[in-house]
Amino acid sequence: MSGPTVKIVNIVESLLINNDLAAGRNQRRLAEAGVLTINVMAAPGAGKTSLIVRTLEALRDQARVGVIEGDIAGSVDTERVLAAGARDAVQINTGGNCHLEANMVDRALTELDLSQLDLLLLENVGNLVCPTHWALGEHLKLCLVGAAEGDDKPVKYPEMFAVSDVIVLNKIDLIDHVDFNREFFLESVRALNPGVPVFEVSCRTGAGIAEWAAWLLAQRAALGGAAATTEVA
Ligand SMILES: Nc1nc2c(ncn2[C@@H]2O[C@H](COP(=O)(O)OP(=O)(O)OP(=O)(O)O)[C@@H](O)[C@H]2O)c(=O)[nH]1
Ligand SMILES: [Mg+2]
Ligand SMILES: [Zn+2]
Repeated sequence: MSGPTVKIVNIVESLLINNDLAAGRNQRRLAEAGVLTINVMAAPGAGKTSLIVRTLEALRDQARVGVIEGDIAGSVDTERVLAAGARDAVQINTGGNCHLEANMVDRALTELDLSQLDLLLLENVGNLVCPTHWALGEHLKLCLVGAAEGDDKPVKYPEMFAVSDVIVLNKIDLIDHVDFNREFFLESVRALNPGVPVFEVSCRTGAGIAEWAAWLLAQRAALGGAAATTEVA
């Protein structure tokens, strides 16, 4: 007679399946509203909020931009983006969770009037690892790297660079001070994700921001709807 056998429940897999279902619902809602949504992912301090602030300034007269801020605690980033001209912003405090999940975004979306937005920027919790696994319902995944973090990030965190739809290299004003090998960085990115657009910017000086903002606006226009091509009141 054989005894009981080992039973294994794969919690992570079932959590991710539920997350994907919620992300699908978010995506349908955002698509119906015509709100192009970007999941902004990067390590802590790479410049996610700074890029959002620069984007808000660059698109001030061209698109209505909302922001959802994900942080373990606090609301300083939401205060920054509201001061920079976000049409609306919601702070999610994850209470210790190291990434945003689709049900958190679902909850935050109920606080926004999507009919008043053209673009929605989601600032994920600072982390180059697990945000890759947790879909939020975004149209595009953005991976941002600050030059001061080192040129080896694609080699060390390959999944983040492989799944991203666009890469932003920030803090290029520091590039000569921190031994950042630009060619090595770009080659490493291309090896993981050939053809992915890479924007080189400085949120400090504003270099490269106009090109980045124009690309974002073109993505919004490709989604359809008139708002992105008309002047915003
Ligand atoms: N020199 C330089 N500093 C920058 C640049 N972009 C951002 N910083 C600085 O980097 C620090 C972190 O910027 P944030 O935009 O708050 O970074 P973050 O990724 O939102 O950080 P968390 O939300 O804490 O994960 C701030 O002191 C910024 O002023 C840049 O292009 N050049
Ligand atoms: Mg931030
Ligand atoms: Zn996490």
